[in-house]
Amino acid sequence: MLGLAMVGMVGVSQAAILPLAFNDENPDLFSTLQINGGISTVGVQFPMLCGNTSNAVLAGTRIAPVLPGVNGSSGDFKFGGMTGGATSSLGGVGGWNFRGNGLTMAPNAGLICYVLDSSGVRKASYGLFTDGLESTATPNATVLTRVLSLPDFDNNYQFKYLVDMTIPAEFAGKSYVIRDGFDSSVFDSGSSRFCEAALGATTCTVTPTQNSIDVLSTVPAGGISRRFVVQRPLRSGVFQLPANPNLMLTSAALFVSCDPSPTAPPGCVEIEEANLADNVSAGRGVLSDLLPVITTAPNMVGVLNEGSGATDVRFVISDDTSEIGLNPLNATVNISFNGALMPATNLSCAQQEIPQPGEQIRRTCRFDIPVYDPNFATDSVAGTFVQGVQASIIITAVDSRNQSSTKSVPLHIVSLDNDPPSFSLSPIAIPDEGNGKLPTVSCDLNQQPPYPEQCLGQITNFILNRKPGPPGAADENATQTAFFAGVDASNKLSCTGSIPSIFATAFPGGLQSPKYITSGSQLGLQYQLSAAPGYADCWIVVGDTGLPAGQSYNQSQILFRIKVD
Ligand SMILES: [Ca+2]
Ligand SMILES: [Ca+2]
Ligand SMILES: [Ca+2]
Ligand SMILES: [Ca+2]
Repeated sequence: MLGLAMVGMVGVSQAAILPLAFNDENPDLFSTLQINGGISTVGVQFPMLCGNTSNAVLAGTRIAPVLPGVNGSSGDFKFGGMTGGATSSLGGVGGWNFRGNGLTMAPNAGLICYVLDSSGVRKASYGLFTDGLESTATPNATVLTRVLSLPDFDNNYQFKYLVDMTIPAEFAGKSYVIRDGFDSSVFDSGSSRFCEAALGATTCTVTPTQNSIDVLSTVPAGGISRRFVVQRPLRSGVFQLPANPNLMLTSAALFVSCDPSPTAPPGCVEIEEANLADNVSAGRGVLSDLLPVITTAPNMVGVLNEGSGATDVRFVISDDTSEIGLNPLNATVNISFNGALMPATNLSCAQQEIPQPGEQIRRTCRFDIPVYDPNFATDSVAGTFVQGVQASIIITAVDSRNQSSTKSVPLHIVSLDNDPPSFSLSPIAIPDEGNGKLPTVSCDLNQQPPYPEQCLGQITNFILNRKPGPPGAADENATQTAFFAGVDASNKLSCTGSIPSIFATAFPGGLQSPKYITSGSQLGLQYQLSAAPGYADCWIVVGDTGLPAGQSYNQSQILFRIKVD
C-alpha cells in the first residue's frame, strides 16, 4: 500500500513500477515518486512532456518528471526550462490520487502533459471524448523538429536543429507554451543555446539564449508561426551520437489552451484539438531530409505546334539537403507523348542559384523538348487536350540523399494540318518485285483444296490499322473518323484489269469489282472469281472526316493486284 492519496505529502517515496494516468493520455509507468518541498519528482519510464499555459504561478505541487537518458547512469532527459543544469519543476499539480493499482495525477487548470511511447511518439488516436465519427478537421496546432547538422569535429560537436511551431487563427487569444528538451546523458546540460529566427532562416541573428526553449505567450489574431534554432553541444567525454538513429535525443512540445490565471481576459472558450500527435516532435540522430522541391513557372513552355519541339525550357529545383560531400541535387525529365516516354534532350541542372530561406541548394535546370513525331498533336484548339489525348513533361528531382519528388506539367501541342489517313494491307498481298513492288495476292488455278481465301474470294482481314491520320497523329486518330472513299453504291472498289474479267459477273465494261466487307473490327474483301486467268488492279482509298475548323479533307490510297493464273 502506497498511501499517496493526499496532496502535499512530504518526503514520500516508493519503488515499484506502476501506471501513472493523466487525463486521457496513454498511461505512463513510474518507478519512483518523491514529494519533497512541494515538488513531485516522478521517475517515469516513457517521456512525459508537460507545459502550463497559465501566466500566473498556480497553487499546488510542482512536478518534475525524470526520464533516464540513453546512456543510463550519465544523465536524464531534461524538458523545458533549466535551472543550474537541472530541469525546472513545473507548477500545476492539483493532487495525486491513488486508485487501485496505480496513480492518477490531477492537474490544476492550465497544466497539460503529453505522454509519449518508447520511441518518442504520442498516440495517434484522438482524445477520450472524441471518436472516429467526429470531424477531424478541427484547428490543428503543430510543432516540427528538423535536424540541421549532426555533431562532429568540424562543428565543435554541436547538434543543431530547428523547432517550427504553427498555431492557426482559430486559437487566437489562447495561451500557448512551447518547450523543448534533451537527453543530458548525450548533450551538455549547461551550454545549450537557442534563438528565435525568421521563418525560413537557419541561423541566429540575435544573441542566443543559454537555456532550453520555454516560451509562454498568447496567440495573436490571425494565428502565429515561430521558428527556433537550437544548438546543443555533446556533453564532455561524448564524441558521437548513439549508434541507433531512431532514439529520441531531443523533444519539443506545444501546448495551447485558455490561460486559467485570474488576470487573464475573460471569455476564453476551450477548443478541442483532435490531433495532438503533432504537438510533440522528437529530434533524432539523423538529419532532416525533406523532399526536393520542383518549381515551374506557369508559362514554362507555351503551346507547341505540331511537328515542333522547344529549346531552353527551364525550371528550378531546390532542397534542404546540403550537397557537400554528396551527389548534387539533380533532375531527370521525360516527355510523355500520350503515354510514349521520351527523355528530354540537353538537360542540365548545372546552374546554381542563391538558396532561398530554408534551402541549402537551389538550381536552375534547362532542357529541350524533342520532336516525337512530325504529326503528333494533342490539341485541335490550342490549350485544350482533345478527349483521350495528353502530353506532359515529367520532372523528377533527386536530392543528395536520394530523396525524390516528381512533378508533371501538361504539354500542349496544337494541330497545324490535317494529315492523310493511314492503313496497310494484309501480308497475303506480297510485293511483286517484277512489277514495281505492287502488292499482289495470287490465286493459282491448279491449287487443290483447301483453297486460300484469295481464291475463295473472302478475305476477311485485308485492310489493317485503318486510321484517320498517321500513327503518330494522336489528335486526329482520337477525333476524326476514317472511311472507304471512292466506292459505288454497293461499296465496291474501283478496279481495272484484264478482259475477260477475272471476276465472275462482268460489268458491261468488262470488270466486276470486289466489295468491302466488315466483320467486327476486321475490314475485308469479297468477290467471286470467274476462273479466267488474268488480273485486276484495284484502289483502296481511305478518307477522313470530323476535321477541326479550317482544315481540309485528306485521303490515302493503295493500289493492289489480284492475280489469277
Ligand atoms: Ca496538433
Ligand atoms: Ca532533401
Ligand atoms: Ca495533323
Ligand atoms: Ca487526318
